[in-house]
Amino acid sequence: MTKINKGFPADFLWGGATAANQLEGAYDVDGKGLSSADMVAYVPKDKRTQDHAIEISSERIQQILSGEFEARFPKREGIDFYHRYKEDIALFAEMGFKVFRLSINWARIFPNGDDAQPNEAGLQFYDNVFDELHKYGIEPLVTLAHYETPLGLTLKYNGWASREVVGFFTTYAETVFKRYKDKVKYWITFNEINMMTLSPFTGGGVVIDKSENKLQTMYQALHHQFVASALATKLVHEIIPGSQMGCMLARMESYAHTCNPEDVLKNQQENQMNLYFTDVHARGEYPRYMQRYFDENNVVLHVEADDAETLRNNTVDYVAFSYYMTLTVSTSPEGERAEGNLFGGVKNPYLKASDWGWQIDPIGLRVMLNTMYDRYRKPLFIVENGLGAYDKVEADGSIHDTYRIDYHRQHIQQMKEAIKDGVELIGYTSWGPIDLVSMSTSEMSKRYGFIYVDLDDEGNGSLARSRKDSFHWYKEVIASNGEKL
Ligand code: BGP
Repeated sequence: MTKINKGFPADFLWGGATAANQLEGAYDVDGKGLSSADMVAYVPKDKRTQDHAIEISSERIQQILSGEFEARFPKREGIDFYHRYKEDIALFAEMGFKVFRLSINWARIFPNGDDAQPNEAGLQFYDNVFDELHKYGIEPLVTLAHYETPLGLTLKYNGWASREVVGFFTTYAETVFKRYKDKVKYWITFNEINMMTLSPFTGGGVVIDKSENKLQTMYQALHHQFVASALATKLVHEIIPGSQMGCMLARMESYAHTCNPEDVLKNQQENQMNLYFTDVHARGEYPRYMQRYFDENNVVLHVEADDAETLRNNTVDYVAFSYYMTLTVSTSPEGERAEGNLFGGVKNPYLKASDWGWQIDPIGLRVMLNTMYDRYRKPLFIVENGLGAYDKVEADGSIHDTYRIDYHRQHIQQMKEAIKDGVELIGYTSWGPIDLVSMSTSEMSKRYGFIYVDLDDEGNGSLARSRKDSFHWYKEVIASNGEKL
């Protein structure tokens, strides 16, 4: 019998997770090119329409580039980590982080995506960041692509819709693997690779014309990402001995609204459509259920002769995901919609929702960890989880974010239960340990941090950092290896 852990393993990787485009700022400094995230404008909630969503048209891109479309672009400014990384990393170290997840902004290294040579200043910046982390014994966990496709690749090739981008990506991956081989052991290829199906521009710098078969373009682009991910996995194993490559999914555990077999079937299909991405990465082949979906939706993938072998021979070492909510599906049109929940579904009457309508479900995390581990038998890594909430700064500067503490406590408790169930869980990086720009809304007021950043939705503020109550709480959690919750 295998020995099952009773609590968190001694080498459990506690920490926090970020993305370059939501954090760094300095979007045009030291030779950086524009990336897809730099094109996302901030629009106040009451003025937000589909037109202002994260998905944008070629026409809008041209308007932005010519200055005809005037707006603020908060992801260009971030929270100025580019210049304040030492202060921020010192705060992470104070909390006792074992690991810090960040992304390399591809457009800092290859400003246009297809440049012949990398940008030395960009490479140097990440050298400095990794050195600073190691100074405190913090292991970097690096995402190669977190919604930062160089805009040049969109303009010239329509991003990941083009097979050529596979080559540009592997050149980028090889460059950073060689450069950081002594500094970075844990890697992730694509953040939330399933983002392509929600927003192809965000997920892959792909702009889809209304006249196109959207699904065809999306799934073809995804095929290119799967192949690129497998090639990067092969490269990292060759270049960095002992390295670990993970895939990354926005996991949406889905429930059937009722025990009506129609609902149960729909739920199974919903889960399959979400697990398809990790199935390819972890099992090394397309799941059979996708063929039927492709046939019924006129999707014909253009696949090269050795793609199947590339996928089969280069599966990931661990499976990483974000977890914020679960989904409830129903075949009945009467169900009340779960407004705000990413990926839709109906309201689950047993769950509360965040201020942004994301349905909070700690027990769902345990269910999900068990399902995923049963399916893949590979180590799991929760690389995003957290509560986006409005924070109130008291007159003395303190922030009593008990709601955030409760959220993390409940999720960590369920992680512990899953470990007792036998799940091999290697780490937990909470999303946005320091407040940063929101991915979906470009707001600053949707805060996840243990560290507060003085910056508002309109871009006003001193950018000063301060510790919230959750900062002290998380520090204790790490110090006690998850015993003191
Ligand atoms: C994930 C992304 C992150 C992130 C987080 C929270 O989808 O990987 O980049 O920001 O969700 O989302 P939001 O910022 O929209 O609240």
